[in-house]
Parts: sequence; structure tokens; C-alpha cells
Amino acid sequence: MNVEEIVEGVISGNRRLLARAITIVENEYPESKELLRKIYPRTGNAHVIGITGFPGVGKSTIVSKLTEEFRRRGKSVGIVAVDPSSPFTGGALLGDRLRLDGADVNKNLWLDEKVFFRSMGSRGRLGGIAKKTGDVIKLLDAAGYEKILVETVGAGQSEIGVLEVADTVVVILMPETGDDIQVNKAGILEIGDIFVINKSDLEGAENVERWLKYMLSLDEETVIELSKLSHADDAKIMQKLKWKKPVLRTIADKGVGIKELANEIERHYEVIKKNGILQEKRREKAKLSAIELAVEEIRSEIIKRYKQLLDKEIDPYTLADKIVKEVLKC
Ligand SMILES: Nc1nc2c(ncn2[C@@H]2O[C@H](COP(=O)(O)OP(=O)(O)O)[C@@H](O)[C@H]2O)c(=O)[nH]1
Ligand SMILES: [Mg+2]
Repeated sequence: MNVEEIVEGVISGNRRLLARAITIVENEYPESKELLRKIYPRTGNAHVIGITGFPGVGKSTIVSKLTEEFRRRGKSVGIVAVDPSSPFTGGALLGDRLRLDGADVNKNLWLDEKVFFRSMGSRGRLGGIAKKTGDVIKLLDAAGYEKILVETVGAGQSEIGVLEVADTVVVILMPETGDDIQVNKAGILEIGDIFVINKSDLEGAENVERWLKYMLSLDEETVIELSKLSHADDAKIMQKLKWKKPVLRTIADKGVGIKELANEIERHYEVIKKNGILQEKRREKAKLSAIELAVEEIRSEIIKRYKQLLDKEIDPYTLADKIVKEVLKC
């Protein structure tokens, strides 16, 4: 089977070929680049939603419930779970939970052909998890999935990198786990568009909510002050002025608050589409991908000639010059 056939398969919604394409991209097999190049024109239609928070806050539960909700709204859903620390085994974990309640109780979302689940785990061998997640999302996007949910643990730098590909970022918190720590770590306050206090059946939900709203209000005040200065045209500030970050409460395992969350996710998408932020984000993303790819080419070229450097056949300045000139010529 050649790349062309796989591309055709992905675009026409063939799940088996989509799975194969993901494996190619995830493992950076030689066909990977050609595959991504060919599907690129078909991307840019999906709404990518990042779901982040510390382990155990209820991300997977919320992802399942949101999937059900979006299915009820007639949307197809792609799910990417990025959790290098505890990979799902073939999706069995989430698969068990993906059950439609309501009208058709026997219908398992796992078998729903408008739902596609993939766990990134530690399957891949090379490269950054963020870049690969971005590429897998592109495949799901090209395959026509309308909502793409990306579950990731909100801790390290690479996870923040994963969230950069999302149009809408939902940060999940829960009561009584040291609210200030949850909120402050890893710039979660900054990166979130929507905040959810899950497990609000447990004691202490009000405390987290109060704390979170206080932190958000400080951030808003800063933004307003900055906007009065000469930074009013700063894209990030504009974005913040146009979207007041909502704080919601959910009891995910009971399905409480999920509709409201889905509503806010949709509203955020509408707002950023209307005010041009979505387009700006996507332009920025395309630019960054191009830079990253070019830098990667140059990096690998340098590594190839590393021995020349070691043997002092050439100095780093001349080598850098030479490679850049060679690269720019071709
Ligand atoms: N009490 C309570 N438990 C919940 C709620 N939502 C999820 N859980 C439970 O919390 C545990 C962790 O949930 P999970 O979705 O795996 O969290 P993740 O690690 O963030 O993906 C599971 O046992 C869930 O059933 C909730 O709203 N209230
Ligand atoms: Mg999980």
C-alpha cells in the first residue's frame, strides 16, 4: 500500500487506514513527511479542545461525558489521550467508560464510528510528544472529526506544548488538593480558556472556586491596566479582553454540569472565530511548524557532520555558515 492510498483512506473516513496513518506519524516512519504533506490541505476544519489537569481530577471521565454530549449534538469526535506516565492499554480503560447513557444504553461509544480514540502513551520512539500530538491531530482533522478532544496531564513543559495546538483549553481542578498549588503550577491560569471544578460533590469546592476566581480577577485587572497603556493592540491582551474566563462546577461521573461545559466550549469557539483570534492562532501555528521543521533539517545536518567538528577539521562557525548556505540554495 502506498502513501497515496493511505491518504485517500484517511480523507474518506476509513478508520483502519487512519489508525495506520497515525502509527506511521507517531513512529516517524519514512513515509511520515509525505503523508503529512498530502493531508495538510485537508486540515483546519476541526475544533481542537485541550483538556488538562493533574492526575485523578477526572479528565478521562469528562472526556467521555463530553464525547457523549457532542455526539448527542450530532458532532463526530476524535480523542487523543496524551499521558506518557500512564499510557492506556489500547484504549481499553477509556473504552470501558465510553458508554452512551440515555436513549440507547447498549450503544458503546467505543463502537460508534463517529468516535475515534487514540492514546499517545509511550509508543513513539523519537521526537517530542507535542509535535507528534500535533501531527496526529492533523490526521484526525483531515479524517473529518469535528471535535477533537486532547487529554493531557497539566504539568511539564511538553504538556504545555501539547496544549498549544488546542483552540480551546479546559483546565480541570478538584477540591482539596491544595488549590493554590493546582492553580499556580505550570502557568495553568494563563493557558486555560475555561476552568472546571470537578468532583464538586466533595467538600471544599467553594474554596477552590473562590480562590480560582480571585486569581482570575487579579489577572483580569492586570490585563485591563495594560490595555490602558500602550499595549492595547497586543494580540494576547486583545484576546483576554474579549473572553472572560468562565469557572464551572461539574460532577463528571454523574454527568452534572457537562451540558454547560459543552456550551461554554462552543461559545469560546464562536467568540474566537468571530474576532479573528482563531485565524491568528492558526497562522501562528503554521509559522511555528515551518520554523520547527526547518530547524530540524539543519540540526540533523549538523549532527551528521559532528565528527568533522570533533576532529577539528572544521570550526563551528564555518560549518554553520556552510550548512545554512547549502540549505538555502536547494
Ligand atoms: N466523587 C467524584 N469522583 C469523580 C468525579 N469525576 C470523576 N471521578 C472519579 O475520579 C477518578 C479519577 O477520574 P479520571 O477521569 O480517571 O481522572 P484523570 O486521571 O484526570 O483522567 C475515577 O475513579 C472517577 O470515577 C466526580 O465528579 N466526583
Ligand atoms: Mg485520564
